[in-house]
Amino acid sequence: MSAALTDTRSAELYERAQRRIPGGVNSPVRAMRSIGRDPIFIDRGEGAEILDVDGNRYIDYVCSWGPLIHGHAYPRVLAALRETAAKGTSFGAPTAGEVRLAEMVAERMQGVEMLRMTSSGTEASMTAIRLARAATGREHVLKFAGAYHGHLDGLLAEAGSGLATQALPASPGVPESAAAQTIVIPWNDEAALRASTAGSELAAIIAEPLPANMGLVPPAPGFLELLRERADQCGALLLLDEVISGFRVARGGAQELSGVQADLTIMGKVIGGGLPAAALGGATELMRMLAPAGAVYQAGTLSGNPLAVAAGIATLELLDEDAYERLADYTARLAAGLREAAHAAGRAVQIVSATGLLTVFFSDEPIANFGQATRSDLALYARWCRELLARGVYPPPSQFEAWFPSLAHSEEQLQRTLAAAAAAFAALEQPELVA
Ligand code: KE4
Repeated sequence: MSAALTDTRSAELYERAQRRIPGGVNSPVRAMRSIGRDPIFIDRGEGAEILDVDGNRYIDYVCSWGPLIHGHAYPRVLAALRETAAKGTSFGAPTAGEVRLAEMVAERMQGVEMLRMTSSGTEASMTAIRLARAATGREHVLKFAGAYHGHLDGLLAEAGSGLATQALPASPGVPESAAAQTIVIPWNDEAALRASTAGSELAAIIAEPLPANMGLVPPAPGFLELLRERADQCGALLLLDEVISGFRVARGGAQELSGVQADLTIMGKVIGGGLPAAALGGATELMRMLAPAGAVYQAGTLSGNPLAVAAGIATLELLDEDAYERLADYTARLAAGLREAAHAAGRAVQIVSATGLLTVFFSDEPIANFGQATRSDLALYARWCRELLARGVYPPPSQFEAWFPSLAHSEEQLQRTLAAAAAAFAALEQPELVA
């Protein structure tokens, strides 16, 4: 039986928040609407755990949607922030840290000889698209249904993440002209990819090399290679969005694992260690088209700000090969344990995982694209999440997101997670105790 959540302070804050903030939250997925409950207001994070404003403690599998690969309030990151903040928070002028971080990223991400920092993944995607259009003199962009690259007008067509969670096919306010420049095809659909790139006038093909915004839906064998081949054949740039996978699934992101190299790589989350930071990177010749070196304009008041750069440097410095082995091991054991728990409960699930990423679909068919992801049992996923929350485990409050285990997650927390998951699967057989 699920324990009722004592969420009185959260409820009070939510009531006030809704008067001053649309939906009571500053980013839609936090509203928890797709799992049928009100949002939980968080007070603090400690390693792999978070405490809400009512004192409920959870093992956190959102971890700020990916940036906190070392967990909450990691001492080395906090120390770097304290030391940097003591010297001032932002100057609107270049700093040594930005040079260091750029060198660290170039050393890790193949194909990134230069990078430009922004404050969000959306801005990085927007800039990458603009650069691709300038470099090719073309306008159209090919994206994949269910992929999310930020909330820029042209890419909200059939996007994943919050848009899918909200079941918003494409947002109001996006002009027809912007949507008309975007071609959307199903992920892992070779025929559609060949057809939409045959003799086409594409500026870019943009993809998450390991999509995690429709839930985690890996590329079919050879599909990334085909993206590269088709981009080359039709003269489009290949933009790989590693905002989630970058520095998480491997030191060099998904590109290190696949060997398929982008013309422009979009990065975020881990690169800022939990502070607002993102970037786009690529070959010197291409990147030098950006102002002030070139004519393609792009800017940002807090781009490369000292605090985010300090947190990003501290975060990346700690990510050695041993870290990735530990994260891979934890994720694999979490996936195996969840499969076992679902099987024991007689539940048909598809559990897909990669280092530091995992998704549980309530479906008896493998998930290879967004259409299949939307046909999984969303109501059952929502009920399972509510049961997990009642048992002190905080899963991503949307089927169209990924679980983000961190290096702070311990063996003891793994066992507690699996026990809660087993109990939550069993609770699905019972009527829900309304909290
Ligand atoms: P931001 O603009 O939110 O910093 O980054 C946009 C973005 C770009 N590319 C990928 C692959 C992304 O996953 C994101 C943002 N990720 C979502 C979670 N899937 C952020 C959570 C939210 O929107 O609140």
